[in-house]
Amino acid sequence: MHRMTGNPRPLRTAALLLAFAAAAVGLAFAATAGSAPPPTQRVFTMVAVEPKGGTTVDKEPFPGEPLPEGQGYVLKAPDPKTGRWEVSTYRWEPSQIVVYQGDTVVLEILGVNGDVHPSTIEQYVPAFEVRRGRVTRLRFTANTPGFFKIECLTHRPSMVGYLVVLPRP
Ligand SMILES: [Cu+2]
Repeated sequence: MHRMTGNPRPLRTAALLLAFAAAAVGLAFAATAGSAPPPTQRVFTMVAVEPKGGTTVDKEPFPGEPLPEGQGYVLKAPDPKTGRWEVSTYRWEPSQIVVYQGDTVVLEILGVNGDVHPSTIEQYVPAFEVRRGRVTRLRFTANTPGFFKIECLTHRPSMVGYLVVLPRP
């Protein structure tokens, strides 16, 4: 009778110890199961840019072959007065973003070249825009592993990057 109504403290202490032990075993297991760090927020800064090169026909002839179709490549014919010709392309910089499954991804994308870039991230962001002189912030959780296109719909085919979501080991 005395035991039944006894101080429950020892029982509570035992339960607490058991909980600590379970947590410690869990942490140890997580540390040895794989090399991925725990899910975390990853912030990346990106820019929409247009690297450009040019010369004059007296130094280098204008290329005879056209570039692949799409507004992502720009080949300007020689200026009749100066003979200068130019080539440029629209790009995301960086064009690959790598995270682990479960990470929260924050992209801060500055528009530098081009007035507007109507874009998508396959499976994650159906539509977003990047405008010159402004930062577009995107935030999502990378739940599905795989390769996903980060694509400007105007400047194809060059303004295509990849979000790479590594499966959590
Ligand atoms: Cu674009």
